[in-house]
Amino acid sequence: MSMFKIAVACAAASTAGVASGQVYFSDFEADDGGFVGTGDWEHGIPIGADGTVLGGFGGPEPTGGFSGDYVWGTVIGGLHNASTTSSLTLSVDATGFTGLSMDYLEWLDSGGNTFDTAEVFVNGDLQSLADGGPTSGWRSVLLDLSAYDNMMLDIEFRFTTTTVVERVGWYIDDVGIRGVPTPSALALLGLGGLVASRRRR
Ligand SMILES: [Ca+2]
Repeated sequence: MSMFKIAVACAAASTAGVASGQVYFSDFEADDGGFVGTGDWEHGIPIGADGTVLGGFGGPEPTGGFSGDYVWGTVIGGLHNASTTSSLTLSVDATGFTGLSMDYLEWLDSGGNTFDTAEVFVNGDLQSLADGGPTSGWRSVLLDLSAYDNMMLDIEFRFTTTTVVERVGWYIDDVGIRGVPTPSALALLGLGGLVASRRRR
């Protein structure tokens, strides 16, 4: 493990916080985490192939995942396709949580965001337009989703490509959604415990 990976791992761990609850997390090792991919998105093990060797531009794709081996990526083991819109989506029930945030690791090489765009949407609203990289390694991303507290979340990683400059694309690992259980939810739990104790008397 490189120093960069260790530093990011510590940063990612700290974002979890003592007071935060985990609404969702997947490292994509045991399964695909419940995400559904269209277009170029694939769940698998990237091979670290070099883009130039594959006939395109830019840097290599990852060698394995940030965690373990598995990731979601735009064409595993090759360059992304031209003129393709690829959606990676997940629905998460975040009712009962506030102060929501989403964190993930990304490896991105799309040749800039003028032509090929790597965007994150939540409930149809654009949250992030990445710079296109190349990131030259895994990069930690943290998004504030507090505008969607107590809601059902429709998460989408959308990669849209033009007819030119096909690179290795976008790879995602270790997606977490975190928040704090709402006081009302805690109060209900407490009340339930109180009622139960009174009934026992
Ligand atoms: Ca992984």
